[in-house]
Amino acid sequence: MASVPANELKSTTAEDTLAQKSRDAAVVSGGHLVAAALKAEGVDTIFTLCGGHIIDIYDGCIDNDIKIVDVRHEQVAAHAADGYARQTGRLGCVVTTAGPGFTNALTGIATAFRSESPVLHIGGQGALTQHKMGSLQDLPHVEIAKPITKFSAGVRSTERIADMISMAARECFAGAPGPSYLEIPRDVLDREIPLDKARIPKAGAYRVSTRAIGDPEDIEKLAALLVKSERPAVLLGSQVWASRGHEEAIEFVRKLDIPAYFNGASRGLLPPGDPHHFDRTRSDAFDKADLILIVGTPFDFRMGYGKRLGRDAAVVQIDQDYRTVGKNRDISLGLVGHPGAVLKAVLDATTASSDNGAARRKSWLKELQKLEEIKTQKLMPLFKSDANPIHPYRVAWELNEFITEDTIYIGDGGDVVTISAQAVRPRTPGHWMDPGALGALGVGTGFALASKLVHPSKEVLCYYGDGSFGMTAFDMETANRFGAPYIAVIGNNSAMNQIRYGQLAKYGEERGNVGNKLGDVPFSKFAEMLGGYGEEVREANDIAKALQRARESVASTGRSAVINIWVDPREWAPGTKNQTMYK
Ligand SMILES: Cc1ncc(C[n+]2csc(CCOP(=O)(O)OP(=O)(O)O)c2C)c(N)n1
Ligand SMILES: [Mg+2]
Repeated sequence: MASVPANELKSTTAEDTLAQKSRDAAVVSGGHLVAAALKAEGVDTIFTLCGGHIIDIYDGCIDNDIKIVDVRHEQVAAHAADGYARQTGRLGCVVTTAGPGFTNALTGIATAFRSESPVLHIGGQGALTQHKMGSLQDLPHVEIAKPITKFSAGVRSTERIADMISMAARECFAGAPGPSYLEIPRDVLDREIPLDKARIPKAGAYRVSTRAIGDPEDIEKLAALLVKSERPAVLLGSQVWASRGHEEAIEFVRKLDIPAYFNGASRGLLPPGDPHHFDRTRSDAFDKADLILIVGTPFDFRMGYGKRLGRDAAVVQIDQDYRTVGKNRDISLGLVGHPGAVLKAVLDATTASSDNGAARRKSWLKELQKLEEIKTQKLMPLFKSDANPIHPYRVAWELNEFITEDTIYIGDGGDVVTISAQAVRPRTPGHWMDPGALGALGVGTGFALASKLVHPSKEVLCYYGDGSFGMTAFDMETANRFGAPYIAVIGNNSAMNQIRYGQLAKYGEERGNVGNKLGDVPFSKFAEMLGGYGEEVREANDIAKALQRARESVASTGRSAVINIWVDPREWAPGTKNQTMYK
């Protein structure tokens, strides 16, 4: 028998107990290391759906005051983490269990990937001791996540948990942002280790603080081009808002007097009516411009791959990602850097010239403003239509009339949402959210949940197609449960109508109506089931009042409302009729 060490034979004193306690306090669990690293990243909320592999993370979050928002479907958790990132400008975090929890979240991660949104996906995994043995819910998560993330790895030891979270987070912000995936096996997470064995990066001390402007010579070149230009046009893309470069961008267009167009998350950087805000005349401007400046948005399908820009214009591209610059079409000049920092540097460089050329551009702005007005007037009969069934353009118009500068507007659907982009003009930066280039239906519920949690005093309105609503709506219950109610408006045409158009056009009535029609669902009852206000709308003139009742009910009851608007399934957006998205 081994002899008992003498010190263990001593009776326990109060001092011993204290010493033991302080030794215990110097022990940390894997779950607490996750929470400490998230805290250092500024994450105050995780979006999750529980599973036995990840319970220790919740334990760590509870002690670190990180809110645990548990949803009903992991896709919503991932979209909510993305929405949180878009609304805060910080890292969003989704935590899922192994296997199906992970796969359910993938659409949200893929959306964040195509939208350049910094989302950290932390996933559970079977224990390292059971590696490749067929453990419960085992899948090769790291390999699956690789092509749709900027960084995908597994943590092999408890000591490295916090370190690897900071590594994954750093990668989320490398160049243009995007998602990372980090797998933590169950035994790695479950262990407790001495605190001094863990590397816990200090907040603010493990990333660059630089906002890159690239090559100063290129800044001078662009300034010279701008000063000379008589017909410039700038497109401010999602990166401008996402990187919070909007104030510099606004100053840039105002001081240089340049017509500005906006896409994705940058819609709303300038309010409608601002003399530099343009949106209906982009292709006219790009046709006639002598200088086109593309900031923070790729030449992808939304830009016709860059093919539809005027032939004589100099095309300059500024992006956070060197891979985007000059992709799909030739450019005259390409700059890589932080959109706000670059635009500020360029504006500063123009002040070297005694005349920055603004005066010579007045007539160009006037010409485009006139054209904007003509194009708006052309749409007015549709916007004001009181047709029955309701014309989807009328819904779009009413939505624009309804929103305020404090309404975060989210579009989640096919054709009805495409149409709404022609009428809805967000009044404030960051108040427009769309799925981005992945085009995933179902983003709206997660975006709405996150937006309301981040901005409790704002109104959140999501406009859905009936197809989209059916995909993720059950998490309206989560929004209600967490005191994050929102207004859901549905443009209900009982169909996946955007797809139906192309099918009808190609195959005619008989085959065109197969695989794309849905039942007539009175979705207002869904809101009622969850304790909120619901209304069916069948008359155009009733839309405004119904929206108002929804607003009042959400504010007074704290429950989400559903306004189910029956729209004409025989009307489509011009882009859908043209099938522009496939060209
Ligand atoms: C997750 C997902 N599945 C399928 C599609 C293909 N898709 C694009 S639009 C559309 C129809 C959407 O229907 P709805 O939300 O009712 O809008 P509508 O076109 O009817 O206005 C579909 C199925 C997609 N973009 N995303
Ligand atoms: Mg539909």
